[in-house]
Amino acid sequence: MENNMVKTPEQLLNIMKAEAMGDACFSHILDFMKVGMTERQVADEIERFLLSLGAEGLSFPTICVSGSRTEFPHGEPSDKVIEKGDLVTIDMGAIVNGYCGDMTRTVAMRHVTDQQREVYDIVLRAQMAGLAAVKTGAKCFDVDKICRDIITEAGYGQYYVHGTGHGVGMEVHESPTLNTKSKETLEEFMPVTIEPGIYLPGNFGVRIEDLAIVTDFGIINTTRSEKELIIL
Ligand SMILES: [Mn+2]
Repeated sequence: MENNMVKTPEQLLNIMKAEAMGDACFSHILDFMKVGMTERQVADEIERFLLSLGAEGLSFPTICVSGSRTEFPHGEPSDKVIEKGDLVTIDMGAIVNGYCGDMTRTVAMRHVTDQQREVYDIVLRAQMAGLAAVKTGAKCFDVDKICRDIITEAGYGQYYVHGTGHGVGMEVHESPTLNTKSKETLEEFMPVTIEPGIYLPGNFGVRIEDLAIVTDFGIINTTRSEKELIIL
């Protein structure tokens, strides 16, 4: 069987372009999003903006959740109003020539609590460690474990309720998968996401996701958006 987890240069360029549209959109949304808007308004603007950049479609319905709704890793945007003190998680992707982008950022609105910042910093540390572990020959299981161990050692292991990442191509979720059951080994020019998260029921959640291309020396990170906690 053809190994289509490894992408051609042309396929990778489409993924990089889709992700660059995501970066441009995130930067636009940092200006656009205000306390008092609904999640749906922000999600609609993300989709409108990506299409205005030339995306031919969306990798998946845009996620924009705020406040306690950030506890849902795959929550749909609602009519909930974004309030001061909310975290907002945005997960989005453009499609370019059939290839998907995929990125997630979590930002704070005006104010951040000590616990929100603590959890954010743990997720970011896990995400950076995961990215640093990605290279040709790395086991997907081990990349997941490196992220998971950081979150577990920080005391939040039980709130990391999904896998660390997945391949991306014409489908937004492709092989390989990076989770506690993974058997695959990373090969050069596989695009994979690294997206750990912590979700505290009834409180808040944080997820940070980049889309990286595996190389023999490490990664080419196709996602350029800021990852330090942004307070709007
Ligand atoms: Mn993803």
